[in-house]
Amino acid sequence: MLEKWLEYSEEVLEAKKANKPVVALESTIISHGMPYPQNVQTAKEVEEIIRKNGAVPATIAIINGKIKIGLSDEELEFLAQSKDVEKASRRDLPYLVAKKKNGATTVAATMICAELAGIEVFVTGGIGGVHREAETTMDISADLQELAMTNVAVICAGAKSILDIGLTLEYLETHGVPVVGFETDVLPAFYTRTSPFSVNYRVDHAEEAAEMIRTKWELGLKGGVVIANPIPETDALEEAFITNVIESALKEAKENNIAGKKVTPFLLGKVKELTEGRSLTANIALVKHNAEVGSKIAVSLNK
Ligand code: PSU
Ligand code: MN
Repeated sequence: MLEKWLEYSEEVLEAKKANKPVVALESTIISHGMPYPQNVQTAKEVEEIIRKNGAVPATIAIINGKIKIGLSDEELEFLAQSKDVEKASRRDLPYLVAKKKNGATTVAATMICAELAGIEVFVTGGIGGVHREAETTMDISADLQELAMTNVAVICAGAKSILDIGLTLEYLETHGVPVVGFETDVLPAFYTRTSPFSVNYRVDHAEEAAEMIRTKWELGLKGGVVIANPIPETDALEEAFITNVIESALKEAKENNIAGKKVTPFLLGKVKELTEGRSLTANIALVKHNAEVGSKIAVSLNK
């Protein structure tokens, strides 16, 4: 049944046959999260880091209606350059697949596709969450609901303060999603290593993370686990600087009545503009760091 929709790259197919660890990667970050050509360069470098750490990368996207598990260089290049790629979350998948369109998968959609493909670990930059003023806008990312129900572990650098991090944690708590700090007691906030919030639990080794992920699923507890891995010290931005930038970006989004799926890409774009690219450098560094940690967790889970 699924064969009709899924299409694996040669590399991922081989890995599955040989029972090797596979790490999923999203494509919204390529099409809507970073500019060209840094987006495609980063995508390739991240894949390489995963290979070096003993796992096989599977970047996920919808291309001509096929759910692609693992992409060729040409496909990565296409996603990086084309203006004809929709941001695809859970609600967008049926239309894009049925209509044979192109979609760059968000955290939510990548989790869905990873689970369909039997992949347990997914590396990204940051997850979506409860937006500030969600009490009136009701803007809550579908990523959170996906974490509540889909069995994939997500390695990220925490949540950006474009979101209401406190409410995001409350939502995850309600839905039983553990938020685990990797070598940290404090929840990182993407560009910074800290935030005013604690993680639920701390692990210091990939094996520890893998053990708790496996235990969750063996207990029959559905849903994901968030592994929050702080940005490397040398790449972190100063807190006061990034807070100012984010405040301006939020103000501009409000003035321009940005809503729905456009909110996150708009804010990310503004932050990049206002930091004159420093946010992009930070973003690239943290994704690479997550790839390293995520592949170690995948290797450990595979044992
Ligand atoms: N946060 C980032 N970079 C990103 C995203 C979020 O720091 O690229 C992307 C991810 O694909 C995430 C999506 O799943 O934005 C969330 O969008 P929304 O808030 O519309 O659910
Ligand atoms: Mn939203």
